[in-house]
Amino acid sequence: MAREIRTTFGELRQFASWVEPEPRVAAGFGFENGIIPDNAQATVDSNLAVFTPTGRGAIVEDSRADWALFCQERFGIGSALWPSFRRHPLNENFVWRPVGKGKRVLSDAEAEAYDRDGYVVVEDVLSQAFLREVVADLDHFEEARVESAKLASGKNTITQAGKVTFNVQLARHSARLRELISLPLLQHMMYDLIGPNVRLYWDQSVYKSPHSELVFPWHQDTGYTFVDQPGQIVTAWIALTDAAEDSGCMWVLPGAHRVGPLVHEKGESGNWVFESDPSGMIPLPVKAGSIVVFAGLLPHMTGGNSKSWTRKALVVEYAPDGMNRIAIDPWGEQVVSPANNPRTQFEILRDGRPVVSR
Ligand SMILES: O=C(O)CCC(=O)C(=O)O
Repeated sequence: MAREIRTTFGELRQFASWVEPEPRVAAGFGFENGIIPDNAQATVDSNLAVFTPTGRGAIVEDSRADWALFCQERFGIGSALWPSFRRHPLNENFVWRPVGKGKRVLSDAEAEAYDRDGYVVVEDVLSQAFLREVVADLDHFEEARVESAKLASGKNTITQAGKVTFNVQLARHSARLRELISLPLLQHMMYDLIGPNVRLYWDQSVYKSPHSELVFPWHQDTGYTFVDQPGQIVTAWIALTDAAEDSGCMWVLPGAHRVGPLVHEKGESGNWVFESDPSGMIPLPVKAGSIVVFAGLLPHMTGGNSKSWTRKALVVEYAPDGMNRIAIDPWGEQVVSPANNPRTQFEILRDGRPVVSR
């Protein structure tokens, strides 16, 4: 990978989220009237900074992940800031569309943080009493899942007996879970992040066993099934127990949601997008009852649980009504199917109004 390349501003302007230097800044770099012509020479270095032959210092300093991907694909620059990204073949021209300002429950600062980093943490959402009820319901399903996992060991599942259990699409069986998934706070937050028409897309519990070293690898939640509106999937990772660095908390790579869907490799513990930990990763330790809300495109992982108790979490993914899954059939044709199963992908909001599910 190159460490530095020469190009023109015309080519740099092909980046969909290019931000033009202020005329005042451009004038300071010797451009007449602050206007930079397309044929003006530019150099880009491995910190992704743009230099001109005339100025001292960088005229543009952009450290966003999608800029890194653009420089990687266009110029072969290996950035010092980001891991190397591998774009999903169906991700032809993804551009992150900002959610803009907060509307119903998110503040403007939280909406801005979601756009920039791809997540927000909302602390202390659930009361201890409600948590206990939800966990009692999930524990009941867990017992059955543990038994079936023993039977299925060695088959096509990422549940691993004694390490981690995934129990999927439970909301259809549990009124308590449907209540949690449709909490007014979550409904209104999804209005802020997705829009007026929202459905549940996926729900699953994830129980990490005591003393389990199992790392659930780096992935995007959109990395299992390609969808036609990947930028609008939002995951609420609901901590049902405390989750810290030594008990399997969430780790994210802030800002990496901007690159769109990436290629995922299949692994024993789950599909993965980065083989080793990226340098910008951060942990998000939370108390039971808190929620990490993140873009379905944000690469994340969870670490092992060294504690003597089970770390419990519920993953709830929301999506815009009208979103489709896209698979490729053996003849290379796209198979498009709507994500609108009324039992497992029920409505959360219709025309901005909460839909009550029973
Ligand atoms: O809760 C966990 O340990 C993993 C959750 C997760 O990232 C997922 O299920 O996609």
